[in-house]
Amino acid sequence: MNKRPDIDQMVNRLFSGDRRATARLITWVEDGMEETREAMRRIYPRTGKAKIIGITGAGGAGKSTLTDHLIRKFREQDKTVGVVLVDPSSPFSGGAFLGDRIRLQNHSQDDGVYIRSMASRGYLGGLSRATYDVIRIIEAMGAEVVIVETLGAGQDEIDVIHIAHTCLLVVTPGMGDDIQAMKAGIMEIATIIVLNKADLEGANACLRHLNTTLSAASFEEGEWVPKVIPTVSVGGKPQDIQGIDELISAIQEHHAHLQKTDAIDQIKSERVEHELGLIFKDELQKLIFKGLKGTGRKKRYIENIVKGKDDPYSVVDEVLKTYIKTKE
Ligand SMILES: Nc1nc2c(ncn2[C@@H]2O[C@H](COP(=O)(O)OP(=O)(O)OP(=O)(O)O)[C@@H](O)[C@H]2O)c(=O)[nH]1
Ligand SMILES: [Mg+2]
Repeated sequence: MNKRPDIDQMVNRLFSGDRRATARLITWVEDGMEETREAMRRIYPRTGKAKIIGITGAGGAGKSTLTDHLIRKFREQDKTVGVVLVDPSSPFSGGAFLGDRIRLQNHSQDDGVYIRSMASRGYLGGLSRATYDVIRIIEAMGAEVVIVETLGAGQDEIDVIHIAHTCLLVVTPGMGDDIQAMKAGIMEIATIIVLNKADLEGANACLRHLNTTLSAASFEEGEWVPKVIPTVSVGGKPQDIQGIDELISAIQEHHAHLQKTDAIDQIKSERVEHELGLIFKDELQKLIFKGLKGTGRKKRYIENIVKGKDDPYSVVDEVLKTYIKTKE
């Protein structure tokens, strides 16, 4: 049976804002379904306008609590919001996000909010490639702002956060040594450093420390200088909550900065280059393994490497030569 009508129907339903079609399409991406490619081709022209906000930081720093506030603020501005919860450390989706789901359930009745979690489970081409597609699907469904929450621990997460236009790094008081260690990384990743749990002891010292670190860094003229925003995102009374308006203003300021300069075009070009790299890597690998299939060569190569008769670099060189005509 021709699968095409299925794709058409699914994509049209997505464009009309259908949540079930959205969920199905995301599952296609997660499962590496053959149909994904054609679906993404159609979805692509409907994307590229949403604001993508990444939010990263150590476990328990308050990312989801802050995300909850951000969703509320964007909803007050009548913006539709998508949220992607990425947990690269967890092989299971669902259970691992229970805490996040609970924190974000305030919005479960709101048609203007769509929340999806993704766990790492051996995506074809890795988590960041899948995340690009998932964000696009959510955008094509109608989201004007997409928030991507990810645990900040390793390279995969940093890759994921690189997809965003605006990156929030959430730190907490008492993280002094960690901050010291990530000093260099901080400047590269963060657009805004959110010092959450500013109600806890040590917040002032931490704030001073962050500001000193930042003022010691040099930035080129016209370049965005990361801001530090202290926040308190939980509390018994509404007035206990602090810094959320300032955070939203900083996000908007960054957005304006991106629009004013050509930074947004630069970010977009970098993202496309990164994504192309990921896709090429996968597709070439698939192509090569497919070509070797049934020839017995793959097995032979592996055996030879294991036995020490050959090495991976020479094998790759040899195989590549049969596919790509390189200029000698
Ligand atoms: N004291 C204090 N606690 C906070 C604040 N913000 C969040 N918390 C608490 O910190 C805990 C973790 O918050 P989450 O929002 O789940 O943190 P997270 O970064 O999303 O955590 P993971 O998704 O597990 O990495 C919760 O118990 C929150 O209630 C704050 O400003 N002050
Ligand atoms: Mg969370």
